[in-house]
Amino acid sequence: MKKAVVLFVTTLAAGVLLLPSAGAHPRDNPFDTTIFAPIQPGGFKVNLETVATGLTAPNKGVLAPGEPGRLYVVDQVGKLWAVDLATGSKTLFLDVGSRLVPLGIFGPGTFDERGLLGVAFHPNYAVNGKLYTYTSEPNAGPPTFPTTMPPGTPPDHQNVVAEWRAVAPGDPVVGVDPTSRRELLREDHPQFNHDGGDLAFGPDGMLYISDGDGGEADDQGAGHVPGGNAQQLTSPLGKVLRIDVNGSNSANGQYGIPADNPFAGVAGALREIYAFGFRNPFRFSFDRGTGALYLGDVGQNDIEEVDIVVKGGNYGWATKEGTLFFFNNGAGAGFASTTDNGLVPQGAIDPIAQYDTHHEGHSVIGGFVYRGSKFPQLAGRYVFGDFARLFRFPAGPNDSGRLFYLTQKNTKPGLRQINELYVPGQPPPGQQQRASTEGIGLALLGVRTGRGRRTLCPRQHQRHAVRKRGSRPAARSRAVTANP
Ligand SMILES: [Ca+2]
Ligand SMILES: [Ca+2]
Repeated sequence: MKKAVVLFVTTLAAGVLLLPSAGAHPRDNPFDTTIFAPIQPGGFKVNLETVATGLTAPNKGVLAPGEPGRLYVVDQVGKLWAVDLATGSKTLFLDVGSRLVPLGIFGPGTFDERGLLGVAFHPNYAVNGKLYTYTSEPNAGPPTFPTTMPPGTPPDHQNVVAEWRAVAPGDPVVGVDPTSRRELLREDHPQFNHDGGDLAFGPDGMLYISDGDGGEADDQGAGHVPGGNAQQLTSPLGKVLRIDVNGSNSANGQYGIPADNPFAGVAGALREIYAFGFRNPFRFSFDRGTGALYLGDVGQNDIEEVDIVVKGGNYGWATKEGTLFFFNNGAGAGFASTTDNGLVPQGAIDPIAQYDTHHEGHSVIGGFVYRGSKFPQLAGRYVFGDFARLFRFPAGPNDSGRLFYLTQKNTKPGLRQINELYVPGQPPPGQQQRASTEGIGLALLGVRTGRGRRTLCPRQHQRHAVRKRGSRPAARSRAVTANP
């Protein structure tokens, strides 16, 4: 009999909703069915536990260096909460809500993909108090990078990465100095959707930033260059960027360009680009064991994918969707096909896992590689999720998220099998006919040990802590955020 894995998830009320796969999908799409690697029940049983309530749309939880008992939760409406894992009480640590564009594309409380989308703590945060935010803000000045917008057409908004400084690291009640803000970069974003927005420091001490293709659909429309922004090396859209927050040799002098960035010496390319060819890389993380960068790239109409991102890699969008060829279909809805479209650049890198959009889920959520020791079933395996099996646009609820893990932990080429974690109280995997009350897609998750010790990925910047029910906090677990 398999040992049950106990996994706690914060299940939080969703008001403003994030989601990247907006729009109807073509019914007669040849791949609108699970024809490859259907997701299998994994045999693991996990329990979910609420660790914080009263948030609107939490999209990430992260530990600050030196503060294992406190989970910092990013709420899309602009609030960064410090959640005490022993008591569940939360403290408003930073509020950037007034900087954001008004959220809710059909009015307050409806779907949106903009907002406060990412936070990363400086590796030396315990000493210097520095943290970084990714926010969707009104147009307020020249962008750092060349715009893709046609002359005279303003972007929908600008996405901004800024630095802040905590007054007293370790004491969230004191909070962040509001005058400490330093803007690192600002980019024009054509539409409201596909904002990416995750931030994380790599094992190399560099800040990595994920950025979507600019929105709309099929990487087409106003502000999308011919062939798509994701393949365009003069644009930050559809990329993973890599910068040195301690440096100053960028064009605006507000950050540094790592000398070994793959396009640092390529004329005409943005020196900040680390990898490209993404649609909406909503969440990513670094494997504490190997340093590998795992990323969930949300698909268009057919395929959700997980990538291992390497320096200079091209992940194919919008010439591929998953392992298939992508056709933007002109003014019609794009689709994936096995028929070669003749557009795929040489060396484009396929995902390590993929599943069917609309049949298995709607939006892949990047996760983390489990590096704890208590649960050998998960050791070295990538744990991640999907936003919502049932997507109700535009006002939700989208509360039928799923939790997955990859069976294979080796690096052999080819697609890896996806398994689903079984959550008691929910219909068995494959039989979820209606939305559950557990908003896994809007969850922060982590695994604890049976004795309340943390087990997942200690001392990693994206780790998350979780609380054992009615007990002391799991001190050093780590997790993932689930949300597109
Ligand atoms: Ca791809
Ligand atoms: Ca199209």
